[in-house]
Amino acid sequence: RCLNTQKIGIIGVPFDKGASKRGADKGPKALRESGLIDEIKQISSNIDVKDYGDVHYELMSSNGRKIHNLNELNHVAACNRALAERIEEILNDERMPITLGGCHSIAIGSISGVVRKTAPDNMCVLWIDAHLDLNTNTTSPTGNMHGMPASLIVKELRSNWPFVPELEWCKAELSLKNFCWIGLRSIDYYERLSMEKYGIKYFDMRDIDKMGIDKVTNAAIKHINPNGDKKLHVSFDIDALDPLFANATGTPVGGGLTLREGIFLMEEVYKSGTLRSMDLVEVNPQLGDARDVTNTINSAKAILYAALGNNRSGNTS
Ligand code: 4U7
Ligand code: MN
Ligand code: MN
Ligand code: MN
Repeated sequence: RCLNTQKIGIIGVPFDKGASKRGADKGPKALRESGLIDEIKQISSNIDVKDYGDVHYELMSSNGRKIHNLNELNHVAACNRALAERIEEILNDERMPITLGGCHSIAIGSISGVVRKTAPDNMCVLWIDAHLDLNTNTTSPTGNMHGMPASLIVKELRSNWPFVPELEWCKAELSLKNFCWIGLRSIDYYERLSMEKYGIKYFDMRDIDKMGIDKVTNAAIKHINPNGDKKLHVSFDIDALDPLFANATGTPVGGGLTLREGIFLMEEVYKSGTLRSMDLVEVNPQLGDARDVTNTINSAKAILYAALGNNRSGNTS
């Protein structure tokens, strides 16, 4: 086995309870059945991919106390707690964890798992999404926890959260300074206030229109990792893409990234040589017609393959 083997670990999270629409839990199965694992192997003979299967969880015994505006908290907390452990296991095996969602609430567990193996200041996060996902239970217009994962893992927002015993295992240790968002076009009122209050770094769709995806991507990577010495986590919500390319998702918003922009973005991420872990979330094969589902799955796979070094002008090894 040659020195630059790329060791990857795939983990599925068949979970949709952070969203209001059902079906994102079928995402991992649909992606696998479309040939994902074999196609990853075909990118390069240097890739060594292991499928860790799906996350399973048991509900924790509830104290019966209900916390305001946190839909399905018990499930979200238990699933993410189990996921964080699986991510730790994959990192212990020295593989790059790739988490297939599932709704975006699973970023709570995937990123928490990574943080356990990395000093918080030694990592950075690119959040590629139409949405900010920075609500707390008091700011969320819906109570859906797939709109809250970022706020649960950053220390700046910790004091905005009440004590949530179910989520005590999840330590908010990352700093918003190490985060950058790309693709935004649907921000809630209180999220907007947070963006200003904390000086959040982002490139929304307007920035992409003005600067182009090349400048945006490289400015984003440079901003969160100026010396290139940090480990990068990419949380890729498929709704970052325009519904033309990814309509089978719970919260589509028009005016998004083209598939080519998404692929280019991830090619640059690969080229940066810093990618350490990734989520690919919100693929919902129960939404849209058969063509929408095929399109969305193909788009998700193309995004992932670009992140793993797939070359549009052909692979050589
Ligand atoms: B996704 C929303 F209000 N902001 O909080 C919310 F618009 O993971 C949507 O990005 C969240 O798909 C979307 O419920 C969560 C809403
Ligand atoms: Mn989204
Ligand atoms: Mn999201
Ligand atoms: Mn969504």
